[in-house]
Amino acid sequence: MTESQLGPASPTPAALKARQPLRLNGIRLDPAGLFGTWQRRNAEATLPHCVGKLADTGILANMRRVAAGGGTFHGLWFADSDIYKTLEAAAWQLASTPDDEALHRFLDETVELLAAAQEEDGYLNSYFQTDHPEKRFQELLWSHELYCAGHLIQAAVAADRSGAPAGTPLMVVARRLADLLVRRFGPDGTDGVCGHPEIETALVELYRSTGHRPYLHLAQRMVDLRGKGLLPKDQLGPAYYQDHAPVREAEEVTGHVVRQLYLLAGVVDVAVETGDLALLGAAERLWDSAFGSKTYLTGAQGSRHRDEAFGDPYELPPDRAYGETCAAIASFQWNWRMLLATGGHRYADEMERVLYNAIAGATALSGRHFFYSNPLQLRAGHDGSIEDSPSQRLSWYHCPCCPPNLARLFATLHGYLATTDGTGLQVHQYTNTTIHSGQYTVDVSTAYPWDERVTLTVSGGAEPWTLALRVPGWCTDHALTVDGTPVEQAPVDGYLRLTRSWAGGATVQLDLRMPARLVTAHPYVDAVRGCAALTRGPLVYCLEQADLPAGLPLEDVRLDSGAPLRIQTHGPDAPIPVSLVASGTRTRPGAPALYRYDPAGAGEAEPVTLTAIPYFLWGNRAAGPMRVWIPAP
Ligand code: FUB
Ligand code: ZN
Repeated sequence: MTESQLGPASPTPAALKARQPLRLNGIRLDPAGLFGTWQRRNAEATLPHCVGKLADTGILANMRRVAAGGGTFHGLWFADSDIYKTLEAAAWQLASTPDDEALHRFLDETVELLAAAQEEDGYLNSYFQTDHPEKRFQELLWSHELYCAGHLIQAAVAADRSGAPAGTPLMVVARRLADLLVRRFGPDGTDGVCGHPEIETALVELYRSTGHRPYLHLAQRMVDLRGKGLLPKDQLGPAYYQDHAPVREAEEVTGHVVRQLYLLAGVVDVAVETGDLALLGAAERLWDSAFGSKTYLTGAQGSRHRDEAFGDPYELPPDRAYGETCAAIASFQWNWRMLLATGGHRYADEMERVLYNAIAGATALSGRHFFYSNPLQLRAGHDGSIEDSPSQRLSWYHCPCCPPNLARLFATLHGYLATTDGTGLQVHQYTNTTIHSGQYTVDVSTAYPWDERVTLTVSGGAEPWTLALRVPGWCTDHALTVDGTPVEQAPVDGYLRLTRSWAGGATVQLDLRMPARLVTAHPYVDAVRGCAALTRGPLVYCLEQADLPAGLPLEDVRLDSGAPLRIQTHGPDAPIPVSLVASGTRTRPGAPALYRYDPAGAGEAEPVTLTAIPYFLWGNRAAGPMRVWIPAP
């Protein structure tokens, strides 16, 4: 392990920032906690699975053909990006498990392959090199050349920061390509932006790792050139590519969700490294649009399968939710950057929401099956044969962008828990972990999110410093003690703050009251009017067919919103550690007509006990209907 080990999106010392990320080697997740379980599963199952798939599905073979001098490309033209995301995940993982020989081998061999495939001038893209060398950089609207380059650069930054030996040669490959981009698209080249943003955030990260300012300037240039109509017009319209308005003027998040959110991650990176407060303000405005009216309760985004896109404000149908996994990950990445830039608790709140629900739900318990889209309802009779809305998680996809994206996120999960600033340490997410940063040591012990108690053993530093603890937005009641003495404090800007000398050590206990709750949506969300959802703490719950009595279709269930909810604890090692029990009725619709002209009578109804499970665990038993929003008349 190296000394540095900065994590993803680590701003330079000169950057505008309210919070500073911790070094990855200062934090360790305890496998006893939920985050630790997820990270271990990622290392043991998801990442090796992705590595295997790159070979089995012919993705790596494309690069081999280039290195060997030619041939025909197979698969999706931007599949190089899956190699790069897997490389990035492997690089981050090696920071935690530096003795993993198989991962080193994968990294070493792949980097050697990339170096062999790269052209003299730095160009690298196996599709264009084999099938269409004449179209190089000619069709930026859909070529994904800069998108792929961005993922390569992020892999190199990860390998560099994690100290993997392959980091040096990978950085050489990435910089040769980045230098080509600077020559081609920089101030002395042609104006151009990519149809799929991603290169912007990658170039800023490369600048952060190398100190080479032309990378930052190119990212800035590409952000500024967006919305100037450089991309050709097609039937999807410029808003799909976020090319309809300059970022600084855009009022609403639009179009393809992953494109929009990767762009916004890059926008924040550029803003903080160039000290551009107006640009950061634009990102904050677009955040209001995204999280004010275009985000599902699970944190998923994208309500249109067609175009994989944001819908209109409040257009959030649960059954047709697209909610791509990559979009959820992009939201997490964007919110992390906003949190660092501003310190605003709402960004940490959204990171929590999307992580525990949309992101966590994308991976099966096995770690080897994944959702691409993450709906909030699966109907009886659903046609799951289409890849972008299957009934169960699949082991891979024709467009496998999501699984390696999950792998790179979970490999760095420990990097997103806490930050520092001039006053001390801020803990944003609660899980079993040990945090060492400079003078601070905080040992966190908790069964969160199953249990409301978080115990922090704090020490370090003779001088007083402030430990800030986030009180999540969903939490309206908390209790805090230090060494058993109650501390009466209301959160200020979302955080409780304890300032003292911790030299002698102290035990802080934070209880975040977690009653089971019914949530309703804004009245404009027509798709779920008259419905309620069950939540507890950060977790959204859902009903699954598997928990209903035989012969009772999920569609016939109504929730009794006046009856109390019960929390049922099965133990941390149970497949479903905590379920919620609600009262409902079973309606007996018989065989009603699709539409009726007379008012419906009360009909027959019979009480039924409903057991809800955490949304992120759905689809791990027999395939069948599921719903988050339950009719609650
Ligand atoms: O176009 C590259 C990736 O494929 C996008 O980010 C995903 O939405 C999928 O379409
Ligand atoms: Zn994806």
